Amino acid sequence: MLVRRTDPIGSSEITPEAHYLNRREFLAAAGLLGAGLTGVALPASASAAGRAQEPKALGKPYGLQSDDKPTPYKDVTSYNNFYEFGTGKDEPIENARGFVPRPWTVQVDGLVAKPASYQLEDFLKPSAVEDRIYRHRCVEAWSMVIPWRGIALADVIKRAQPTAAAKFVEFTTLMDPKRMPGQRSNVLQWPYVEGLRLDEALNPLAMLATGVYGRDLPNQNGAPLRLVVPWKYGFKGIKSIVRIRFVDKMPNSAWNLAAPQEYGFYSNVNPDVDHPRWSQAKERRIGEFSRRPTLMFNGYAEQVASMYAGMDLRKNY
Ligand SMILES: Nc1nc2c(c(=O)[nH]1)N[C@H]1C(S)=C(S)[C@@H](COP(=O)(O)O)O[C@H]1N2
Ligand SMILES: [Mo]
Repeated sequence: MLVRRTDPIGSSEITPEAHYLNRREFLAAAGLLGAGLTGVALPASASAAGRAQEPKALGKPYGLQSDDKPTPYKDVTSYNNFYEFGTGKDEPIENARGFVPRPWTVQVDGLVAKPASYQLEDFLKPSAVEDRIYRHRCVEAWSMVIPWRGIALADVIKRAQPTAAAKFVEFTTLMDPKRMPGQRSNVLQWPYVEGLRLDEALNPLAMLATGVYGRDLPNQNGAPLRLVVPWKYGFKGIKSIVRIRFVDKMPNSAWNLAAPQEYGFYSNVNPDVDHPRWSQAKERRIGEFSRRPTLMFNGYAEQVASMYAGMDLRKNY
C-alpha cells in the first residue's frame, strides 16, 4: 500500500514552526538593522502609524479561558495551511497574493427544497453578520485565538431547506489550478472537500467566515468564504468554498482521503486520543513558548458534547 507522507501537518511537524520562529526573529533583526543603516530614528508618527495597523480584536468571546487573548493579526494571517497555495505555512501569504476572490459563486444543492447558485453578495445578504472570537486548534498541536467575522451556517441551512433524507453537509473548495498553483501537484486529491453531520452543521457555533479582525478574509485565510468549526481540528475549516451540498451518506474529507488511519471524519479536538505520530494532550499557542493543556472539544464541550453522547470517540476520531 502506498503510504503518503503528506499531512496538514507533516512528518516535519516540528521544522516549519522552527522555521517560522527563525523567520520572525530574522525580520525583527532586519527591521533593527534597517534603522541602524539609515542612522535615522523612525519619526514618532511613523511608529504610531505602525501600531495603528494592528486591527482591533472585534467580537463576542466564545469559550475563551481567562488566559486566552487574541493572536496578533500578523500571526493569524501569515501562519496558514492552505495547500492550494503551497505546503509550507509561510507560503500561502506569498502564493495567494494575486488571487482575486471575485466574482464568486456559491452553489447550494443536493437534498434540499431550495437548490440555488448564488453570487456571493446575494448568498450573504439575508444573514446577520457577526464578530465572534474563537479558539482555534490545529491537529498539529498548535493553536490561536481568532476574531472571526461571518454568518451562522445554520442560517444558510435553514434557507436551503434540507429534505428529511439529508444527513450530512459536504463542502467543496474552488478547483482552478490556474489560480491555485498547489492544485498542479498531487499532494492532495483536489478539490479539497470536507463534511459535517447535519446536526453539527446546525450547531450555533458553526460559522461561515468572511473576515478576520473585522476585515475581509485575506486570501491565505480562505477568501472569500470559509468554514469555522471551533471544536474541531483546523483542517475541518475548509477554505474558499464554492459548493455546499446536502447528502445522505458521510462525505469524503480531504485529509481522510489522504491518510484515513490518521485523520477521521469527526476530527473533534480530544486530548485523550493521540494522533498516531504525536500526542494531542498539549498545544503550543502561537506566540507563546510553553505548551498548554488541550481542552476536550477545544473548550466547547458545554455546547457540543451532547452531539456525541454514546459515541466511542476513539473509534470516531
Ligand atoms: N481548501 C483548503 N482548506 C483548508 C486547508 C487546505 O489546505 N485547503 N488547510 C486546513 C488546515 S490543515 C488548517 S489548520 C486550517 C488553517 O486555517 P487558518 O489559515 O485559518 O489558520 O485551514 C484548513 N482548511
Ligand atoms: Mo491543520
